[in-house]
Amino acid sequence: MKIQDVKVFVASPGRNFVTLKIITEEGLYGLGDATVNGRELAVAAYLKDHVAPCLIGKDAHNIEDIWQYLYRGVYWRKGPINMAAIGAVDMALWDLKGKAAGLPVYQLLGGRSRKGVTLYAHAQGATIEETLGAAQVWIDKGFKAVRLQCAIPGLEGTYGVKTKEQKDYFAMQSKRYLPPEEPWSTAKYLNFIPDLFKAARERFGDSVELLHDVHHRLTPIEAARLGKALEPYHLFFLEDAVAAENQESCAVIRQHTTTPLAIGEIYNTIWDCKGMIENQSIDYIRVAATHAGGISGVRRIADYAGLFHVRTAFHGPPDISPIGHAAHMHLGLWVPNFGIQEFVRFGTEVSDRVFSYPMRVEDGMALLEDKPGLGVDFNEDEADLHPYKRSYLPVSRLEDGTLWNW
Ligand code: GCO
Ligand code: MG
Repeated sequence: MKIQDVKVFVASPGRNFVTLKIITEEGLYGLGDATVNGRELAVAAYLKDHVAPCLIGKDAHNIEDIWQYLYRGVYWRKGPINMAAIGAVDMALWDLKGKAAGLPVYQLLGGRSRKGVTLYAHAQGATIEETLGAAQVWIDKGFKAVRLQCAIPGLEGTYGVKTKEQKDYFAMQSKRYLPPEEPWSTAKYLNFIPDLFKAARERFGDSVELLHDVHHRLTPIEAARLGKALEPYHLFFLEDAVAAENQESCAVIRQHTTTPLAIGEIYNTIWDCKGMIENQSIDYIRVAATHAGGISGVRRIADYAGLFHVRTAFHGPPDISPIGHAAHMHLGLWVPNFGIQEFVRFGTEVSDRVFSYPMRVEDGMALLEDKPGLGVDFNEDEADLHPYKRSYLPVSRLEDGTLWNW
């Protein structure tokens, strides 16, 4: 199954997505997602200029050898751009192997361990009432787990909560398409969030799992205070309570609270999370196939995590393409230590014209059609209608102007 051609597409059907297509001499093709939000063109150039020439003529069946070639073989290991490129190649090769075998990827991984992939949805609002109303909508649809994010009184613009203008992603960018800025106050946040979860338990009782994303804003001891304050409301997990670089930070939080901890959406390799997994200082690992070396990279992390009671919660934001989401669905059907899967949506009306995908949601669970490979298709002509638009994630500043973690 020799690789004949490699194509890279950057299209913006609502969000920017980087899509890789690997074509074999037999005329089969595999698709991969290489989207790095806000830095899309860097990974597209890396794939086109540095990776594609090395792939031509290689046997697409040799997934592991190609992974090692692009990891060990480049000398410069790790890094978000390199690992997203490897991730896309790896996904495309698994897609191809599945198509060649006539089997869905989860069958190649070891088969089905469960009937579907349990999802958590996002609920957000300008007030507690509005947030709980948004959660109710998901609960009524049959979802068993919901992430709650609420605007913090006195702060203009809070992570996870969209103002009216932000509903259109590109409208939230300034006119010159530079990063929007949001203020942050740890004190205001810490004084408010326990009230949100108290109200949620009063309204929903124990009938639903509740989650929350701190989005890297706290120090370990502040996170410990929050974890303790939230214990009565028994969260499914508290996500990214601290900035993720220092693997010892979660161990500090752990000494103080039984609130389960999740982290890892910005990690690229097993080396980024090895220490905190071994120390059992986290409960859920949130790596994404798109950003952590594809299905092969994430499978290695998930297997290792399983030895230490750490379960999976792969990152599922709207800035991962339907190809990346499909990779998570196949991994989630197979992985023995499955925890939960983040679900915002698989697509929009516009992106559905570019990507078709083999999933449907029933009672808060994603069910996969048994198509060969990953099961996603990509319409190149439709993609051409939606050219790349520069966009950035916001940045945070403390109220005195100091740059903070967004
Ligand atoms: C999540 C994430 C996202 C990220 C985004 C960055 O938990 O879904 O935190 O909302 O902010 O993916 O590109
Ligand atoms: Mg997150």
